[in-house]
Amino acid sequence: MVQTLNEIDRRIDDALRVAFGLRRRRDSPAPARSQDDDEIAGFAAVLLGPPCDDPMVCDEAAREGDLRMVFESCYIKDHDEDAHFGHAEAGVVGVADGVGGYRAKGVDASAFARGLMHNAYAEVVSAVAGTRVCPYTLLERAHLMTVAAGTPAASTAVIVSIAGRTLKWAFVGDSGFAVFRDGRILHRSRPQQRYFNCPYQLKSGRDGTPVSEAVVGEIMAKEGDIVVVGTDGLFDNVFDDELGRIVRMGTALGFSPKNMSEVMAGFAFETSRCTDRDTPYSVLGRRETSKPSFKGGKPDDITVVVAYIVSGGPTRSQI
Ligand SMILES: [Mn+2]
Repeated sequence: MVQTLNEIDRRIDDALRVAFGLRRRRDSPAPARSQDDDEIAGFAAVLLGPPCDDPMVCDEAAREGDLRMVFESCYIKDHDEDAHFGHAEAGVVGVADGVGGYRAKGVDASAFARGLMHNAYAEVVSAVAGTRVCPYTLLERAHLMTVAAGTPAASTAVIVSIAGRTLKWAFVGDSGFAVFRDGRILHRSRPQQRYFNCPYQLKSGRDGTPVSEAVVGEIMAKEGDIVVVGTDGLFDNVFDDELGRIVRMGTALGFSPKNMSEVMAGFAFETSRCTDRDTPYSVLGRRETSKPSFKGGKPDDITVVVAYIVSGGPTRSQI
């Protein structure tokens, strides 16, 4: 499915704009980048492959009372170096962000991010139906495969899964996630950065971050929890409390995960283009660079995956 930003724009509730002090984009100066080539990245088709002896099992087999995730995504491109994947039956989503510094070196800066997500998805598809996914193991394997292919460039990455009733994660760098319960943040990943704007990153060379440095964790999930997984294009441009307000408003308005991801990505896009308001990026930037004039957002690829935690075991029809 392809959507233009204007279509996304129309789905941002006016009340939200008023609440956040944003103008409608049609009243605003045209952005430097084209609006027409922005698209929603579709998830790959869900088809389970043949069983194999390659479990990523964290726990025992699926059983009654298990939770699952219903998710959708929105991707607004800038340099188009983000990548993501998701598999509803396996209950796992991931996002990755190619480190833009490789662009100047004549390398496809999206290569490692795409490789990681492609390999993670392939690994999930090849697992036995009902297998519970351990994000750390999946990230480790995807990394090994991407390195083995001699893939250039570097990437941050996060993988989140629901295994039984447990929400699990593993991430490297500043791709992250937030878990909301009753509209409030229950858990928020904290980015790994070497220094301002330089996240830990996975790559083929020895100077990359080893997967063993990934932040790994888990919490007990509950039906109704909302998990927002994204790249720094989201989290550098939208404060946690703004995400919370979108979650509460979206929940009250009955938003689907698709609606919710579009509003978050659309909002992040607008703030990323602002020069006169604070963002997480500008607040951190002022502190780290001692430039009092540091204001505004950070234009970037914006990937948002929104997963609603719902009851019921995995089903084949769900995506
Ligand atoms: Mn980014």
